[in-house]
Amino acid sequence: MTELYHELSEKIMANTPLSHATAFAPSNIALCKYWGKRDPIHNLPLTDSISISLGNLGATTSVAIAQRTDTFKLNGIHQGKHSVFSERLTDFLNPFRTEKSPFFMVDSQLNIPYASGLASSACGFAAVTLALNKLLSLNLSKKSLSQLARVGSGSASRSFWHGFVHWHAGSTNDGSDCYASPISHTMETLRIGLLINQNHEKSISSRHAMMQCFSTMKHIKNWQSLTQDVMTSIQDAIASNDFIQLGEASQYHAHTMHDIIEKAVPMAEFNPIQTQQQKAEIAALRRNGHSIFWTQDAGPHLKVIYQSKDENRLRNSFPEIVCINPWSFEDE
Ligand code: 2P0
Repeated sequence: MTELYHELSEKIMANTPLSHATAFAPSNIALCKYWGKRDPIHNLPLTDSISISLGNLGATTSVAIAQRTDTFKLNGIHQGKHSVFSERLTDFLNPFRTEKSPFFMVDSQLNIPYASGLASSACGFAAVTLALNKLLSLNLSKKSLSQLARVGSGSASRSFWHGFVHWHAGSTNDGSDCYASPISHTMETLRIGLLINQNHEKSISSRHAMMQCFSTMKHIKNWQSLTQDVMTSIQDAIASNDFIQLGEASQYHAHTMHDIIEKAVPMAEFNPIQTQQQKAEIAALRRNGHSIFWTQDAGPHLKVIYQSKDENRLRNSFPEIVCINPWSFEDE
């Protein structure tokens, strides 16, 4: 990362910033989860992970240079200087500041709920990084941008592409080999359904839940080797277009992550009765021959992994479901 930060500061010094810039980044859902950090200071993950991006759902962020202070808006609402949102963004912007760009105005619009387990920080940090790349004429590669965004929020490294994305944990101390890259295969019949079980913010952030888990977890080595096995299984499933293997491996990994969370941090709101009932209904659909699976992040929403042929059946069981075709999106 030392070289990347050097390149960043040289480009910022040499270039004349634009007056403003806007960028979109999709949200992403992990099929193989990122849960645990090998270095919380540099925000480096313990394991690799794989995600699927959510098409047109995500963040559209505008940035401009400001002279006296940073100002941040989220969904049109001004964010106070000491809010969690502002403090994280202020720190994140530091490497982009110079005399020519001392402060920034950031205006972020999300079309998914904020801070409730729908990867709003992933698309938020990716979109601001893409917008800064335009504003400061940095012309950095998406690989480099994924590394910069990762410092703001780990899962943001995966929000620079549509489709399947692999985030490589790497092994260097400074994170120079920790970046995301797109997976060239598609799975055209794969769909993601969102069952949104809460619209208010979570009582505990993913970051804090993750830290709490791994300061109390005794079996961290098992998690790493299990995750490596799931990675291999999902990569093979994608390469061979094997939907069932992808669904089984993804649900198994999410289930195991939630076992860890429940043991380490008893947080009933991650698995309220509504979420449990939905999991039971999905299991019943599977017993009736429909290949439908779920995954779940650090919140009560379920993300249903299914194929287009099962969409009508799924809508019968869950009229409120939001169905997403990850392969259909407007080019930015
Ligand atoms: C994931 N999650 O892979 C996992 C699964 C939640 C559950 O990445 O501390 O907000 O900012 O790096 O990226 C959410 O964690 O954590 C997350 P930080 P982040 O999608």
